[in-house]
Amino acid sequence: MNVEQAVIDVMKQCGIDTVLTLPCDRMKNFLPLIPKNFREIPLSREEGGVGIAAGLYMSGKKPAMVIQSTGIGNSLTALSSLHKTYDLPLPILASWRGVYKESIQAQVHFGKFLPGVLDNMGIPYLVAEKPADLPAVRKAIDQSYKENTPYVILFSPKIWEGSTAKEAESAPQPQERSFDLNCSTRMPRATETRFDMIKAIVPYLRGKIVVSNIGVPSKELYAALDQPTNFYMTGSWGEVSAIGNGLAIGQQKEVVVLDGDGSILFNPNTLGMIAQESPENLTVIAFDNSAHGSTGNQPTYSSRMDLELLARVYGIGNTTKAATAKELLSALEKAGKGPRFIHVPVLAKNADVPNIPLSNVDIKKRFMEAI
Ligand SMILES: Cc1ncc(C[n+]2csc(CCOP(=O)(O)OP(=O)(O)O)c2C)c(N)n1
Repeated sequence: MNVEQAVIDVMKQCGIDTVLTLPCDRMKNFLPLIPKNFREIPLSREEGGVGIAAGLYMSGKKPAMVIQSTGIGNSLTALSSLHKTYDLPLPILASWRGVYKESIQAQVHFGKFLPGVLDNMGIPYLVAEKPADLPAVRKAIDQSYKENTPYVILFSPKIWEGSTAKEAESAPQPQERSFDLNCSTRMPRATETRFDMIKAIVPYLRGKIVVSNIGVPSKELYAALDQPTNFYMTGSWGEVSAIGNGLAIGQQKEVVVLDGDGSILFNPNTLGMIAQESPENLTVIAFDNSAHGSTGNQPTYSSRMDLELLARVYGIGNTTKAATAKELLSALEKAGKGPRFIHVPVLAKNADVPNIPLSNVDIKKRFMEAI
C-alpha cells in the first residue's frame, strides 16, 4: 500500500486546499506529493505558519500544516493565544519523533512529553501508527474544522514502514542570484506618534482589511477607526504580518498590516515568508519607535539597524520610508505592486485609549463576516 498517497487522499477528502510545510526526514517520501496535490507554502519556522494558517482560514481557505513534532514546541504560544482564544481550526499532521525507533537523543525529551503538553493545553491529538488509523485521521481533520480547534495528528514513523511510495527525487541545486538592496538607510528623526499616524491614515484604511499588532497599536486603531474589517490581535506577538500574509494569499482585497519594530525583530522570518509568497495585495506598515511600546517603551535594537533594509534583504522589493503622517498617506496612496513595506519612525509614546470591548471570538466572527 502507498501509505503516503493514502494520507494525501484523506486530506483531499477533507477539503484541504493549502498545506504549510516544514520537513522531517521521516516524511521525505510524503512531502514531494504535497505540491502535486495542494498549494504548498514551505515555512522557515512553524510558528510563523500558525499565523499564516489563521489568515488563510479567515479568508475562506482550508489549510493544514505538515511538520515535525518538534515544531509544535515553537508554535505553542501562537496556537494557544491565537487559535485557542479566537476559536480557529488547524489540523497539524506532525511526524512524531523521539518515541519510535529514535536514534537522535535530542528528539527524545520533547517527543516523550508532547502528548502530555497537548493534553494540558486542551489541544486534541491522535496517534496514527498504521494505515488502519487513517479513517480516524480523517475524522480528526474534520473535527478540527467542525469544532474550531487545532488538532494534532502524531504520525509515528511506523506508519510509513513497508509503504510502496516512491523514494523522493533529489532536489534542484541553488542557482546564481543577485538582489537589489538599494534603499535609503537614513532614518529621519521621529516627530509624530503612532496614534497620530494611524489617525492620519484613517481615510486610506476605511473599508480595507487591517490587521493590527498586539496591545496598544490595536487599541489605537480601535479608537481611531473601529470597523468589522479590522482584525485586532490580543496575543501571539510577532504574528501580525504572518496573519496579514495569509489573508492576502487567501483572497484578493488589499490587506494592510500595522506592525511594530519589536514584533518584526521577534519573528523576522515572517518577512522572508512574505517575499516568498509575494502577495501583491499586502502592505506592511512598520511603526518603528525603537521600543517595546505596549510594555512601557523599553528599547529595542531597531535603532542600531535598518528595518527597511532588513525587508529588502529578506527579498521584499517594494519598500520605502515615510517620516510624517503626510508622507505615510501619500506612500499608501501611491499605486505599486506589493508586497509593500513602509518603514515609519514614530515617537515612543502610547495614546491613552481604552481597551477594546470585544471578545476575541467576536473580533473573529465579525471580521470573517465582513471580508
Ligand atoms: C512571546 C511574548 N513575549 C513578550 C510579550 C510581551 N509583549 C507584548 S507587546 C510587546 C512589545 C510590543 O512592541 P512592538 O511590537 O515594537 O510594538 P509597539 O507596541 O512598540 O508598537 C511585548 C514585549 C508577549 N506578548 N509575548
